[in-house]
Amino acid sequence: MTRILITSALPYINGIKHLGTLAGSMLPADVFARFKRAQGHETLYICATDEHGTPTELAAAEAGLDPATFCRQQHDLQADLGARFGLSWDHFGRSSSPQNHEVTQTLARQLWEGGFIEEKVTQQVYSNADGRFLPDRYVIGTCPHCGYAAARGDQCENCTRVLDPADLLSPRSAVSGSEDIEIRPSKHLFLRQSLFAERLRAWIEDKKGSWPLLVTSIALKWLDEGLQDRGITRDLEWGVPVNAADWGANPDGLRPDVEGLKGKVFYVWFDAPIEYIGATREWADATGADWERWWRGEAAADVTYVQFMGKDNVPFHTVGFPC
Ligand code: B3M
Ligand code: ZN
Repeated sequence: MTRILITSALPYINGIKHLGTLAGSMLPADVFARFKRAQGHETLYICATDEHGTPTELAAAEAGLDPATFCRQQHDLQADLGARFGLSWDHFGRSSSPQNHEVTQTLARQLWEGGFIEEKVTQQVYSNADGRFLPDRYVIGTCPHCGYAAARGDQCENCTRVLDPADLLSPRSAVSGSEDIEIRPSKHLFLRQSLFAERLRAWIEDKKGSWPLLVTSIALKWLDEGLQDRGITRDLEWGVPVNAADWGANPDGLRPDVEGLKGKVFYVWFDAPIEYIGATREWADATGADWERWWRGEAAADVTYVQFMGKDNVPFHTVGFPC
């Protein structure tokens, strides 16, 4: 009988979740997990807190705590809420766990050594008023595609296009509102998603009929627009460190610029889906179970994997994570 692996999108650590999060992905996943268990399927339902990224650093600072302490407190709070709502997670993990650090770093090293990661010097937005780089949604400005005036640095909410903070016109800091910002060069790693375009298209086409129609159309729309390589590192302190010193040469014989990558962490959307695997390892470490049996190789051949998420999360799950 098929085994069923279920994940629901990982709630961000900052802020207590409202009912929308519960109703949007956790509750449907929970109902499905209970149904599959009742049918007699061996079922594993995994969720976790999504703990990295700029919003976490800023929320921790606002609470007067260091990110690690802030995340521990918020995680316990969310775990308790989930338990009191009767969610039947087999494990509610943390994307900041040592297990996720390990899986994220291993996958990144393998991507580098396989030639799927590229180094680039990028222009990053630095806020003089805030004394820090302002990644992603902490830069607000005008969308270069549709002209929407309050587009965020990671995505335009109006036309849904994914953006880089440096693309925005008339940028300003979302932290302080200051326009005293400048562009500074910074070395970053890019996932060469474009190399996967054909394989992804074939895979997604094959899912027509088993994935909801909306999901295949969102994914194919991305491919039709031309799959862009994506920056997967950030100038932040809180996150999974890059550790490029451990990496071997890429297929061109190049070694990573260890110095230039010092102090960088992986982008939250790089390590968050990987935490589905990381959290399975947390669960396996705690229970003595075998995590690979759910994820990898022949041992996982009888697993059907079902993901639950909100519509905004679809591109990251149909394109980024599969790459
Ligand atoms: N935390 C976004 C969200 O809560 C993000 C999901 C991660 S799933 C790997 O909408
Ligand atoms: Zn736009």
